[in-house]
Amino acid sequence: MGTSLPRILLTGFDPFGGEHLNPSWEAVRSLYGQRLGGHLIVARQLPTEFAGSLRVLKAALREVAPAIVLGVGQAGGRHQLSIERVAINVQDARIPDNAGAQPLDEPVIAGGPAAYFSTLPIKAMLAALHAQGLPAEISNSAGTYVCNHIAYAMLHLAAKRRGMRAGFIHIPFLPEQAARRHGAASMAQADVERALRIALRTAAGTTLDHRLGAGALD
Ligand code: PCA
Repeated sequence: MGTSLPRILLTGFDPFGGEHLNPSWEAVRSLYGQRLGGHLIVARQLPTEFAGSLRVLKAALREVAPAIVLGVGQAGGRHQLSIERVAINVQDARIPDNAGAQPLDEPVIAGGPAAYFSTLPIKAMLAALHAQGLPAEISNSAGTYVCNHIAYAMLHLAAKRRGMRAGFIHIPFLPEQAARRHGAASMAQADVERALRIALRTAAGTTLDHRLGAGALD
C-alpha cells in the first residue's frame, strides 16, 4: 500500500432496512488495494447513519487525501446502475437510520447551497459502461436518505479542497436480495465490480466530460 500513487477513495455502506448485506460494500471491498488508471483504490465502509457516516467520511478523507472520491450505495428499486448527477441539501428519512435517527426536512449542511452537481464526468462514465454492455443510467436524484446526505457532504468538502473530484453511484440489489422480492431487479456482483472499475478508470482519465444526451422527461 505504501505507494505514492494518487488515491481513489471508494466508499460503501453497511446493511440497513433489514438486509443482511449491502451490495455497495460487497463490491467496494473487493476493489480495495487494486490499481486503476494510475491510481490506488482505498475502500472504506460507512455506517448507514446520518451523523456516523459523515464522521467516518471526514476521517477517511483526512487519512487518504484522495484525488477522486466515489460513494456507492444500494438503491433497491433501481433496475440499472445509476450515476448520480446531483445531491441536494436535505435529509428526509422515510425509515430511521441504523442509529435510530430520522431527520425530517433538515439540511445536510446548514447554510450550504441547495444542491451540488457531481464533479466526475458522468456522461463519459455512462458511455464507457454502455460500450462494455453494462446497464447504466444517469439519475437526477440520489433520494433524501443517507446516500444523498453523504453525496452532498462529499461534494461540499470537495468544493473546498483543490484537486479532489467527487461523485456517487447507486446500484441495484444483488440477485440473492432480489430473489426474495417479486419482480425486483438485480445486478450480479461481478458486473457491479466490473462497472465500478470502468467508471473509475473513465473518471481518472477524463477531465472534460462528453456532450451526450442522457436526460429524463419525467
Ligand atoms: N443506500 C441508502 C443508504 C445506504 C445505502 O446503501 C440510500 O440510498 O440512501
